[in-house]
Amino acid sequence: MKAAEFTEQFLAQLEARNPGQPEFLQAVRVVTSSVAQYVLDHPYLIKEKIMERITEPERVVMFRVPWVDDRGEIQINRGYRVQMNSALGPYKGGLRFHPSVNLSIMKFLAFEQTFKNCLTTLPMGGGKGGSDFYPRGKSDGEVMRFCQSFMTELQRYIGQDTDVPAGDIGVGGREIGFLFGQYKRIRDEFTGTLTGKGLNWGGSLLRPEATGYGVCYFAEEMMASRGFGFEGSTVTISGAGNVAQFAAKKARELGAKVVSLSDSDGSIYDPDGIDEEKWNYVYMLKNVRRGRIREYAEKYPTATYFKGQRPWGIKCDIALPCATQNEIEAPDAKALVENGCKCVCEGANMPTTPDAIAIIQGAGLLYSPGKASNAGGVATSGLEMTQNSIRQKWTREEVDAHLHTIMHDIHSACVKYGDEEGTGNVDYVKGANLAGFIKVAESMLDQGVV
Ligand code: NDP
Ligand code: 2IT
Repeated sequence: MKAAEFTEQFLAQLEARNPGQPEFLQAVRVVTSSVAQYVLDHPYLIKEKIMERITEPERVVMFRVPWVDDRGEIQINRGYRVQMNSALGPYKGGLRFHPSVNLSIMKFLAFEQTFKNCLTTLPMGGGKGGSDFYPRGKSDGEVMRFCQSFMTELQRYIGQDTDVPAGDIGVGGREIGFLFGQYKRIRDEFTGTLTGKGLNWGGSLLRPEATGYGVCYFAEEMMASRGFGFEGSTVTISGAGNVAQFAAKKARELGAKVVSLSDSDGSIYDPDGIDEEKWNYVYMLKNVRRGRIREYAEKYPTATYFKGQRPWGIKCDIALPCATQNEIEAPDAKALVENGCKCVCEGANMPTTPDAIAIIQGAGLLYSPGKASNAGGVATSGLEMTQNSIRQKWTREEVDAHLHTIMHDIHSACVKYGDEEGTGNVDYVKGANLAGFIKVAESMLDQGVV
């Protein structure tokens, strides 16, 4: 059987079992395409039904989250936790609060997380959770009451050795604080069951920065193989949240000019670059005032706001998608290629559609999937767990050194498994998927049919 045939057969069966889950099927398709030949070359994996097992979550919890808004009205949201795979350690992965959250998105994220966490080399299984709750426009009191209700149910299923949630879209330091407070109150224990905690109460230095910084460290490794880097380059970034902010900061520190940010309403283009003073403005705007990126262009006349548009039409050397899934579609990929972009390094999870990946890779650009390049966030969550367990706190320099080493090692794993011999090219998609898959699969087999 050919690899493509194997992929199609497996996906047909998976789709029949999981109708109406396009994001989950998309994520599985990409991984299956990368590993199909390996599975065919190792028939025991077929006999062991490894593909069927690895794509079936160990457990999915869905629950009602009732809360009362500021007007006294009762609101009902839906909560999720997908405990995908515990072959390598306790389930680990973020919580997403966004109206688009559904079972398909939770499962795709938990599936990706399993391989990402494996790539970090730290002992973490894969999970993801969240709710269709939309924090935008809600008061602090509403967010707190929601988080408390959400945790009142979620606490039954998590624990420092069982499942350790963290942040993702819509869940930052404020939400982790409220979630932790309720967990501690109900369970009467002060443990590292959540990561991304405040620095005063068990959080790790550099966890807020880690995803964005890690993206830049990974991109530097990729670009070094072709003799360029951030120094003197123009960078476009999408998103204006946690990952985008710290990717922008590190890219600038490494000598690049960052010319865009965005949110779900539109993008700003600042040809003069986002310098330190402008970055501080964005940080306050998004994290304290919780405003919109449009306000950047009102504050800085060098910038233009493009309502309803993504930043991929802007000329750049390096593109860092840091907002959400499927935000680079085929026309965006064509625009990036035509404008001379040389490197696309994902900060978000699955931001590039399969058609767009084909265009980007087909044109010979450097391209890395989020599960490799955005793994610095969860890796530093793993370092937070270690510090909590040994009841110590590492310095910023110590955490940064670990982060650097981990991103370097992930890059090496991608090169080892994705090197296209004789071409000088590395297929980072294949490399990341195969490296992650082999270790997770073999660990599952070691542990029997469970
Ligand atoms: P934040 O909530 O801090 O920021 C998300 C940003 O993306 C906001 O600017 C938001 O705009 C924008 N955005 C969200 N949804 C959409 C959408 N449907 N269309 C356009 N823009 C959108 O989240 P993070 O920065 O934490 O996460 C960003 C991405 O990075 C996600 O894919 C996440 O899974 C991934 N990631 C996050 C990690 C972390 O440690 N936080 C680790 C690894 C990956 P708006 O304000 O309008 O909603
Ligand atoms: O997608 C991700 O890797 C995250 N949202 C971070 C997860 C974590 O546990 O730190």
